[in-house]
Amino acid sequence: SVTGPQFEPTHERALTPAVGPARDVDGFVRQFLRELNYTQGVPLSRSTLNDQYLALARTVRHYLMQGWIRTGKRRRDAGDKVIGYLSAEYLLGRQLDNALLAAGLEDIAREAMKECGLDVDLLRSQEIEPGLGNGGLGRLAACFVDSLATMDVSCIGYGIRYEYGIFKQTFEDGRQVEVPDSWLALGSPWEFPQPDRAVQIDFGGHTERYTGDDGRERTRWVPAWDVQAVPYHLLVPGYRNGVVNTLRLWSAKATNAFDLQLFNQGDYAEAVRAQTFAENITKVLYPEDSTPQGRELRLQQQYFFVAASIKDFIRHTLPADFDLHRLPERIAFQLNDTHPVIAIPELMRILVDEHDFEWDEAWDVTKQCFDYTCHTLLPEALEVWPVDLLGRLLPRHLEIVYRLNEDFLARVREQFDGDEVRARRMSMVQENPVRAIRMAHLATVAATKVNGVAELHSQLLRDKVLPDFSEMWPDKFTNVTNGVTPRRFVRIANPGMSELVTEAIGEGWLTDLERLRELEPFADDAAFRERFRAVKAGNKERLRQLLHHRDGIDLPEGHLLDVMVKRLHEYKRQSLKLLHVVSLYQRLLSDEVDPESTTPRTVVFGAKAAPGYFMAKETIALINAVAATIDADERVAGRLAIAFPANYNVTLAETLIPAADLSEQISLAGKEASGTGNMKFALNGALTIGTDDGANVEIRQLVGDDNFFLFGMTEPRVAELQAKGYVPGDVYASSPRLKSAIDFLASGEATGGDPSRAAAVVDDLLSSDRFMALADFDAYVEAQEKVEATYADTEAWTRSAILNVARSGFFSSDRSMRDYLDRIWNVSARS
Ligand code: B1N
Repeated sequence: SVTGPQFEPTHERALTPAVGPARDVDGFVRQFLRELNYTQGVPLSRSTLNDQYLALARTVRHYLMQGWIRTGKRRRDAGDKVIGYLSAEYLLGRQLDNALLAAGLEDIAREAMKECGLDVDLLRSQEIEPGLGNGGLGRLAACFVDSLATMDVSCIGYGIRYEYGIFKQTFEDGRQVEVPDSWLALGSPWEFPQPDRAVQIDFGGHTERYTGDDGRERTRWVPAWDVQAVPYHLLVPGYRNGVVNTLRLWSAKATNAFDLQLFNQGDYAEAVRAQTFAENITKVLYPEDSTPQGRELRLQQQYFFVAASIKDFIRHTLPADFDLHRLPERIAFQLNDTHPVIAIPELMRILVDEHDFEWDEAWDVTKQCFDYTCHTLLPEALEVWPVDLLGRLLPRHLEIVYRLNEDFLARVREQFDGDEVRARRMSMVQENPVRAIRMAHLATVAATKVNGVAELHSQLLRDKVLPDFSEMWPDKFTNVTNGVTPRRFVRIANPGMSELVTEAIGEGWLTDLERLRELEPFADDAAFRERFRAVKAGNKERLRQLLHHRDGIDLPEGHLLDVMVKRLHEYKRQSLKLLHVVSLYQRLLSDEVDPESTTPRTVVFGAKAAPGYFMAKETIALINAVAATIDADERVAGRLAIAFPANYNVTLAETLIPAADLSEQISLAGKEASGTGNMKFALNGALTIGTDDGANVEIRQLVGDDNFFLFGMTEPRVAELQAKGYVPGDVYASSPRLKSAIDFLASGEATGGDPSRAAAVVDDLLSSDRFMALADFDAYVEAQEKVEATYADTEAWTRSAILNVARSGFFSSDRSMRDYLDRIWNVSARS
């Protein structure tokens, strides 16, 4: 066998990890040159920047390897329960900075590169980030695995190694054009392929009944085709604790049998085609955030990675001959939204069909192995898979879901007096418009715990999305408010502020973020405020440099920096922000106000639209058209600017967020499950203008009303207006300022004289306005006026900014992980 250790690991050498390079400048330089010469195959004198980056990355990787080997051994010896985080997305961001920070090698690396005549910052900027996710959900997964490693919790993150991650966004004539993200093209120094640990994944075919040797009626799945799943592991280093956990990403390859068979029949071309077909499964990340389209390839991806992960865990992580009745002692699979939910019938299939479990016995084990996190409230985002598609691709799994549903509905009828209407509502199978499996219902029935991602979201999940289920199982539901890793989003992104904080309150806050509270008294210290402002000014300067070189954008100096960065979606209401910009523009053009008395403001947008999302793309084009018009208008120069750098990603976020003064979190109340950008801004000393939605609610409670600009309808008010019948035209007619802004936009005056640019967005706002941007417009403009008044008082603003930082420690993903451990996984952290 090529799997498993090749010999009994009793030899001393087999038990101790290889000794890494010496932890000093000289050791680092030697390893770097070795990498350059022997792996890249070039002398330093002939090396390109990319050679140097790859050699540097591999050098850092060497230092982490000992930790990875030690951590693995320790965990195997202890038989720790593993958190199996199942996520179709990990939006990792650049790896080098984080690896250097975790390993404590920043100074050594800087010095070593200097000795080689190189600039570590220039090399760091060479890295193409692995964009294996769309937005918040994928970035959350990356933050969570970081925190678990830092807390020394045993976790394997399972996911997909997409050959192409989220597309690279470019603008042509202001319109979004998508370019494939070939992140692997220049080499990927962070991953370890393990082709000898590939597992086979089956698809299609049919099922058969047969009588087993024991006389029992059994079922077997006779698949029609299969592919190989090849694991690549990535290192997930904890912050300076020597712990290195594993991210296991799966890549599809054609099985040998598959193409060999065809090849033997002489059809070489067909054999190659089969290979392409198989490898398509992990070719590309679906670029839809919040509104997935039910595509067959997406279901293939989902089954592919969860089936590979479960097989791999049983085969390679558990000891040989482990009794699967005890599986829940060793694994808690966390389902990151519904994308991996097909894992539930997969585990049932393995236990019943392959390991001879009785059905009820298998169900009892399965239920204990899964927990489910829901990340949405939008009905169109709740995944359903048409039964004809599921039956074609995974016939046995469909049978299993039907049987689970029968058992479940029998319980519902029993508990609720044969209430058929309720049974239909709760069924895992939807009948209209097509028969389809409701993955959220399947997940909720199977999971031990179901959680939302912010207090308000978890409440609405219980009350509005899954009310029947929370009535049936009130204790199943819980909340874990999201968090973000302070290592990447404070320490790496904002070194200036980090240094200032450490100087003020000492070390330790980076792994115990609530300690930021100790900054509170400094908000009243004028000298500290002065230094805090200097850090912000430095961060703005860093952003100006970056945008100049990256995008050819020249940001004006000395402006209030107003930032809205997130995926483009109607519910997030970039259009509301745009209406505000138009209104500011009008104000500057009118003679009602002296332009000199207004707050100079630069509005920065960053947003990708799903390629098939028409209104989102129109909104992008409109923002760019308005930006070009304002930019060209001398009359407002120095008072108002809009910048829309293309391709907002984790790397850009790390420079943009620390520079921001104002954070825009303006979704319609009840639509944004949590948000995580909102947390990153607060932690970096931006003030939020926001609605009572998602985690904004908790941010405001913590930082205090005086340090947060709240506006807009509450969720109950939204529901009320919805029920009554919302008519955007009435709002338009009754608000002079809104009417004026919309008329101005519609006339083409804000789009270089071309009214067609604004038509789609304006028509939609006036005719349907599904997310009630118009209804919140006046309140939003008033809140923005308060922003300006506050900003004019520099000391008061800085004080609020410092208090935002001091009171946002709760939003560390370390705290989120502690909540999962306490409320969901029943495991304790070592630190
Ligand atoms: O998950 C984030 C939240 O902070 C955001 O509020 C929420 O919108 C986001 C299908 C999604 N929900 N659903 C998705 C992503 C990709 C996809 O194909 C849905 N993303 C969220 C973290 O909790």
